[in-house]
Amino acid sequence: MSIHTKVSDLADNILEKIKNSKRVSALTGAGVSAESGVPTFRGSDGLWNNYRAEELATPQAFKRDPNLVWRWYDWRRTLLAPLRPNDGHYALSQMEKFYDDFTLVTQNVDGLHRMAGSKTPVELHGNIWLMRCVSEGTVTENRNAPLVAMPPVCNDCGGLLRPHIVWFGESLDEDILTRAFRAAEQCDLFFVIGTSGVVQPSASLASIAQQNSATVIEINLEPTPITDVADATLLGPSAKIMPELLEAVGGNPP
Ligand code: BV8
Repeated sequence: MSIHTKVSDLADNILEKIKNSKRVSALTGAGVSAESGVPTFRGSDGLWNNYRAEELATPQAFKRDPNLVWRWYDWRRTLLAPLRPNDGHYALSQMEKFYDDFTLVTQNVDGLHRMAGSKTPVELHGNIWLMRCVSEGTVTENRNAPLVAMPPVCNDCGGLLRPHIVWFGESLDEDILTRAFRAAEQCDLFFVIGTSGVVQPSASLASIAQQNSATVIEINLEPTPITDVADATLLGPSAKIMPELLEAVGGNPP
């Protein structure tokens, strides 16, 4: 494990790996969207009306008070609507062109990776712009911000809609989880960017990559539980570090 603040301080063998790896995967968390203005979950900006995400992002909270949960999501969607990707998102979409085989796995539900041009992000926890009918299970896109009806209801059956998002205590989609585990198991290089490494099973992906002999590179403002697993940690904002990393290995930064 080595901790640095500048890409140029990385050991030559690490830079070599970043430059010449063929199969590369990346896991992102809320920190990647922070410089686009999206509040993180566990930072000082992570609160909403004194509620924490873990209290609202649960099926129990939705069953108890769907209006309260929808008001939280409506606040987040309305805040998100005018926001745009930052250079960290764009550098990651550039990596799809730079590496032979690149898989982006994200815990974020904000849709900013897609907006930055990442073609097939593996969205572990769903997408805040999608809604699911509680009765029929059908999924539709809805970008109204603020929402017109509160809580939103299904046009087909009139039943309650919920965010198409994985809440705490809910299982992740099997196929999505399989793609994420495969990306960690089969890569030679694994970036972990802007995540506190607290939420499971996402946080286990770095250890899976390391156990499969991948080189693990963490980018964060501060050390996390993943720092012990990483071959190198770069402390700094991802919107600055990611383009610098790409440039250092001959890629075409945004
Ligand atoms: C499940 C959607 C099976 C909501 C989210 C062990 C195994 C399995 C499960 C568990 C387990 N232990 C505990 C559990 C249960 C639980 C869990 O992990 N709890 C935690 C709190 C301990 N996991 C689950 O329930 C998962 N389900 O495993 O199913 C199961 C079923 C039943 C019972 C048990 C198991 C489902 C988890 C999904 C929850 N949904 N999101 C929504 O968004 O509305 S998780 C939520 O946290 C977000 O998706 C977020 O992305 C994610 C992780 O947070 P981070 O992204 O890391 O964000 P955070 O704010 O924490 O950190 C930001 C980081 O960025 C910081 O480190 C900061 O320093 C850094 N940063 C800030 N700015 C920058 C930066 N870095 C770089 N540049 C910057 N500029």
